[in-house]
Amino acid sequence: PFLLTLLTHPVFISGEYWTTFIDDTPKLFEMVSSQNRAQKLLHYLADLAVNGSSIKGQMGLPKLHTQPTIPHLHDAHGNVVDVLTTPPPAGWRQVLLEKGPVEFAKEVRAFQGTLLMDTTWRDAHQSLLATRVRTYDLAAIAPTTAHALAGAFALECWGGATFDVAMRFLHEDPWERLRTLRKLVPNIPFQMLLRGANGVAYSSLPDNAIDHFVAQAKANGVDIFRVFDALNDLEQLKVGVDAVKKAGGVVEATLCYSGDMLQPGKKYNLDYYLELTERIVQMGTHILGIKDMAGTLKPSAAKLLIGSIRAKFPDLPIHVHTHDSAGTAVASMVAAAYAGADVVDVATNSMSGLTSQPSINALLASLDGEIDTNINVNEVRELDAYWAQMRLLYSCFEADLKGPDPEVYQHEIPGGQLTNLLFQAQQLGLGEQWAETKKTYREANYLLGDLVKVTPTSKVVGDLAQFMVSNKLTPDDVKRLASSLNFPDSVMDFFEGLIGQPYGGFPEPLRSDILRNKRRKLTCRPGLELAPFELEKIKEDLQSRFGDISECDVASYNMYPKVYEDFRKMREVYGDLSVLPTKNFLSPPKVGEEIVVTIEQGKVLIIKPQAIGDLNTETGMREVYFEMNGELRKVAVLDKS
Ligand code: 3PY
Ligand code: ZN
Repeated sequence: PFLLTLLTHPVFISGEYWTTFIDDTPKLFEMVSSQNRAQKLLHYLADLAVNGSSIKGQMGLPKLHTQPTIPHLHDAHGNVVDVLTTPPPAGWRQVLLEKGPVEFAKEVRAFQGTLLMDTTWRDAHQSLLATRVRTYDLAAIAPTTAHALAGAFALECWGGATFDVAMRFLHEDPWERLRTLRKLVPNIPFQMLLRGANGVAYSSLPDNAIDHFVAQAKANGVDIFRVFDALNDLEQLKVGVDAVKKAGGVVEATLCYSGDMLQPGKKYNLDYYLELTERIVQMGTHILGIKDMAGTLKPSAAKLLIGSIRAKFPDLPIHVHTHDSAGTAVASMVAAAYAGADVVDVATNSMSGLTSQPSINALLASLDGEIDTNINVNEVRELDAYWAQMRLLYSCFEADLKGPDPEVYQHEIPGGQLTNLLFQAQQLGLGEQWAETKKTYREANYLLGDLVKVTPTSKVVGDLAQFMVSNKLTPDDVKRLASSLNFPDSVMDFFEGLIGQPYGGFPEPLRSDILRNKRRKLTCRPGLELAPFELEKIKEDLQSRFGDISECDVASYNMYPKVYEDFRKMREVYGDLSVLPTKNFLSPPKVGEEIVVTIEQGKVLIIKPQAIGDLNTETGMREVYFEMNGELRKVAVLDKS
């Protein structure tokens, strides 16, 4: 017969997934005739049915086949709290809104205990699930979170990789995410991660683009800005700090902690961090951030570092961030709390541990009431039932790390990058590849002069390591052959000075050999050389191409021009995909399945896939049949198999 059901379609059975169908098939855009939102969504589902998922790196399909359920919270009397009708308790955001950043910071410092920041909505899924958690799933749990974490210092929910990944892979607007969550969580401050002079990109932008970006972030809901520079280059850091000051946000200027400072002979030792803190305090910050991105801050080092800073700067609020890669994060955060940290970072249990933050309930159990955290231990435990389901829903993005990695003290790979590199090594299918990657990463780091490693310097080290592995080069080979090798762009950029100035300077003669006459040696911060963006002109250009353009769109474009353009093109073809349940966003639809989509308030589509037609050998197209709200609809898509 003419019809072939989805279930028996060869692509569906073979499980072959195709990538970048937008790039591969520009004609797709021209074929879209309907401007109808529902029809556009059907188009996406039809494409998914015929060609499989466009999600890069996807290893399989979600392990959760039902719609995740929202757990109930119970009050002290065992009654269910109706989170949709009961306003959440007032929290630290009310303090901030009433009293402003300076008083807010003072009250945080004066709190008798240690507050918690929950990273589940940003770093936890960036570290464990390749940053793939969608707004759909964050918004669903936001009202419950506003209750369960009402006492938290903040929710980290934005910045870092979430900005790029939202547009690039999830085809959703990071600004819409921020606004949506803000409406649902009025009581807990929102924190974002800002990469200093890079904003949320990988290299410097003109200062006016950073100012513009931060102003939009503040206006759309970010309260606290954790600002760091990957080389602890204070000139670079200051660009972000100044932008936050101008926007009226809470500044959390941050020092990046690298390696185990207690190992003898370390370049980054206690004196280094104390000196850095002094200069950050001089720069002016509401809060000091300490960012241990690789999880190498052992409990003994945490005690010494935080204790020393606390003694020297008694009024300075200290906020400590770590990753559990080595398995010591709970112990380290307990040590930090006892040494005088005002805030430490944790994640919900099912999204904690490994390369993520320590588990919230494990930390609470370890502190066992000796140190107050302002957190309702039962409610956060109940909240986690949601994330246990989410972990299954997003299982296809797991790197599948099985336990702590004690070698982190040697290779010092940041949490998010550790899972990324492991994922890549697994895709190559080589068992030895992983040990080789880690060993070479360490060698690459020393070749580069022992860098502080975090985005974007961690990418420089990772790229050099991969270059060495694939070209079978030892560190001596690299030094010897430096002037004749074609190094990755990121390595060239680093040596040119485009990422900032490393502490202790660039390694020589390697730098000169690698740059030869190809690149100059920059001595000032890169942003000083960049002409300011003409923001009005950019907006007009974007308006002429895409129609409706906001200041947020301009900011997105400034950070990621190509990614933003692709995102807008994708929207033109498929509409707003953030309304699709995640299972249906990721997996090909099945015949007879009922897909319920709320495209706007009060407008619900009930979509039932019916069948896929035979291949039209002349056009290469297939028709896919759906029933939508009781009516039959068909969509023709190109079969790329
Ligand atoms: C980022 O820059 O995305 C980070 O998470 C750094 O740790
Ligand atoms: Zn982190």
